[in-house]
Amino acid sequence: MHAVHSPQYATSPSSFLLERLKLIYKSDETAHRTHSQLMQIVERRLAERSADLRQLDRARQAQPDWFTGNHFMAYTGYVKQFAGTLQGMHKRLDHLENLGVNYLHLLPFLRMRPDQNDGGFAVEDFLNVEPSLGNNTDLQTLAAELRQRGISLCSDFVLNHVADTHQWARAARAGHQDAIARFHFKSDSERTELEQHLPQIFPQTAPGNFVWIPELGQFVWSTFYTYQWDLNYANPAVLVDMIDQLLGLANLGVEIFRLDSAAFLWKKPGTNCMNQAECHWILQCFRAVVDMAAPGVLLKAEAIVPTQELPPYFGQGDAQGKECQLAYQSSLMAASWFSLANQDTRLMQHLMRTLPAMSTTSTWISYIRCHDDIGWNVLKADLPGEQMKDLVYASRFFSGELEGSYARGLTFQASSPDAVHGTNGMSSELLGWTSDETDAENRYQLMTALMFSTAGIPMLYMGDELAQGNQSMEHAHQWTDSRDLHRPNFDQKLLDRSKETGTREYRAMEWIKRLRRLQRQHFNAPNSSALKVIDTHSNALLAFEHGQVQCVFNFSAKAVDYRPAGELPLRDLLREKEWTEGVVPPYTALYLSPTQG
Ligand code: OTU
Repeated sequence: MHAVHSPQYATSPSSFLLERLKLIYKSDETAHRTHSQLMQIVERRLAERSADLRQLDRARQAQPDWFTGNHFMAYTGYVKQFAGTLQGMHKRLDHLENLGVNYLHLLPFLRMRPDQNDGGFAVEDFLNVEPSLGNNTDLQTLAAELRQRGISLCSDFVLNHVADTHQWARAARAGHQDAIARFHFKSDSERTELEQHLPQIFPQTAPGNFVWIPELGQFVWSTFYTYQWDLNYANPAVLVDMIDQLLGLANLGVEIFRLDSAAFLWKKPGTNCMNQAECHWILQCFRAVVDMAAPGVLLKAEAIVPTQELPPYFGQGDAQGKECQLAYQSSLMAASWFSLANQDTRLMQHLMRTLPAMSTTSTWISYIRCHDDIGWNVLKADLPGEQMKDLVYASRFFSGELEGSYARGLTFQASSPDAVHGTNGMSSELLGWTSDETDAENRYQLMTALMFSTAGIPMLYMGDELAQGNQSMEHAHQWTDSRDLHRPNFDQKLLDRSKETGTREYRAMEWIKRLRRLQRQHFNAPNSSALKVIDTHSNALLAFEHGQVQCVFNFSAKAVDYRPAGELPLRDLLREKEWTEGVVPPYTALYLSPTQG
């Protein structure tokens, strides 16, 4: 079988791959050797790929922007909390279809470290399903059923680190040189020097970036938890094996890979070891191989980094269109919460106005919540100095510790009330809806309407469609960290109640379904660089044009005047009525379109 031609490559994915390998390894010999290993993998994985998946590959290649516009609505959650097991997922699919979901991101389901495993992000075996969730046949069956229903399965691919119980880590601990060479082992003085430039992801629960390994008398690099060992991509064997494993999963039916912690793949002493040029070249190698062996598959960068660091994950310069097709818009996400707490949208306006132009074959994931915290640090680079105190305010506001705050969340990894790191909690709790606070439903509508209109793939976090609340604090002493607050079991009772007209669950579900309908009818921009921000002369309002529709959001508790461009009346699509008021009520979203005829 032959690799298929991908039009974005001037020459071919194979020669682009070779160029990238030369850049990374700075040795022609290593590059050629690695290239020929990867090409053999391409051939083997292509031969093994099913007819069904090959057909999907061809259809998608014929339309390279198939996933942009209003095609997708995504949903993310844990297999265990959502359905118990992979087989159990079957009973949830009607619910997802009813919502309009056609992109399902299941959080890590591969064999994980027993005991603590960071919600499955400490992977022991990349080619086998976690036994308590099922087996590979279950995964294949689920993927096929999803495909039949037109739903794409997205899986994490945790490429930055492995569990300390992974066979490579075990072999390294036992002193095997080839396994040791797959990690970054450092002496005490080396790690002290490196540490000065490195960020701390979990400063409270896993301080520092290195762990002492007594068997080897050295420290091993572990950016996240101590049991997650960073892989050494300067060793080509790591790249080759990781790419091979990703293709193995693709052949089981995974259509989209969430490349976890994508920013951390390359270590360069004296830097923060994030977003390095080599890191992008590595991701481009993944993409080039995927384009040859599983060209229908999409790559999504999970790079939670300041906005100016994000565009390179789509590929820039001669790599344009040759890195990831998708990336999280985490700045806009965090900025929307920041705006809500401060009742001030200037930061969001700034972010939207300065979004770089993007190619039509890349788009964002637009979301308000996910399984992680709302990370405030990504905003620092975009926030003027005098607004830094507002960030502290937002963080305290959502932790519920401020008088007058409607929110019921928890701060994440912050050492003091003034230290800003992250915020946890289910959206309905952060919005005050579970305590039935006035305006809370409007805030829920505001935030969800925002994510459906900003021209990315809107992504719901499990339970948010039912305004599900936080997990009980009763077992908090067993939590890995406070992110467990928003990782409760999916509540079947709420789903049942959503069938009774008028209940909160009913209203939440109907609202989300309405947003999905309107997205399909009216929003078709490939990504947010196609939106036009409207000057509203108000700090409380955010407004932009998405095609024919003026999307207007009042982030404040006061009604605000809005004088739209064009003639009144306009049609309020969200409420299916004419809009003549010229006023946006508190915490309200409007999708305004010209009336017909
Ligand atoms: C990712 O997250 C995952 O989403 C987390 O659930 C994992 O714990 C982590 O990797 C390790 O696998 O910085 O860009 O601030 O946003 O850890 C990668 C918490 C990350 C997460 C952060 C994150």
